[in-house]
Amino acid sequence: MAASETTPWSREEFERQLRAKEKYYHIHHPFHVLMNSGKLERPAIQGWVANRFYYQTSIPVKDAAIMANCRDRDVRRMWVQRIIDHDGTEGDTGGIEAWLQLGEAVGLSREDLISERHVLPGVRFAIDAYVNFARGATWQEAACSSLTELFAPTIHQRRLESWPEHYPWIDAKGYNYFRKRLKEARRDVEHGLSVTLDYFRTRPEQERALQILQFKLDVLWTMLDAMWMAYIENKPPYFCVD
Ligand code: AHQ
Repeated sequence: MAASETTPWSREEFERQLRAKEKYYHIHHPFHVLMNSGKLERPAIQGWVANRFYYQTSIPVKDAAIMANCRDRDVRRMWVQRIIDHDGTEGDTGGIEAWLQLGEAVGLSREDLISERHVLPGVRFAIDAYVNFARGATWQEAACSSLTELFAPTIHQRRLESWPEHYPWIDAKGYNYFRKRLKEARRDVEHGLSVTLDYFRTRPEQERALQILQFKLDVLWTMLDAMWMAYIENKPPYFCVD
């Protein structure tokens, strides 16, 4: 193999390679393109909110799995903040509560979300694959998989800018989650990126990091594929079975 294919990337080049994966981010999925251009009907927005609730409630479970695999106290002191951001703590009801308020803002009850009755099989499989990956991977590999959030601030900003204009029927209190996540994502990515750039040193390890990031990009993309079938094609699983 040519030296250029075996020598490790510099720290800057490795980060560039990670960021170059933005083109696979789910902001480019046709479901999000329709959503952010105001073309989704109310049931599709509601379906997305109800299905993403399963993702939101899975994140702290995923992060607890990472902490369970991590023996570094200083890392755990930082990583625990991710669980608190979602579950809440004294004086902060947290992201899961904010997402329940997004549910109410789009006309769903808290029970519609908590019951998971609207969660599509494909969405559940993708999210469970992410959680199970984090359980079995090293904590550094699982940290690397969270780096899709390199691209997340843009998607939250896009919603804050476009939804009020396109979906005036949505109660604005529902937007608190996206606002909250804007700053949390930036902080989380800073930590996740430094862990990743420090841990994956050889070229094969760096290539592995890209594979891990691609796996997580596939998780996010596949969730929307299932939602496209259900809420755009109106062909949820077994629609044809009477
Ligand atoms: O709301 C999101 C969130 O809390 C997280 C945690 C993080 C992770 O640990 O994988 N990823 C993530 C993401 C959130 N929102 C998604 C969106 O489109 O609103 C983006 C998603 C991500 O980029 O991984």
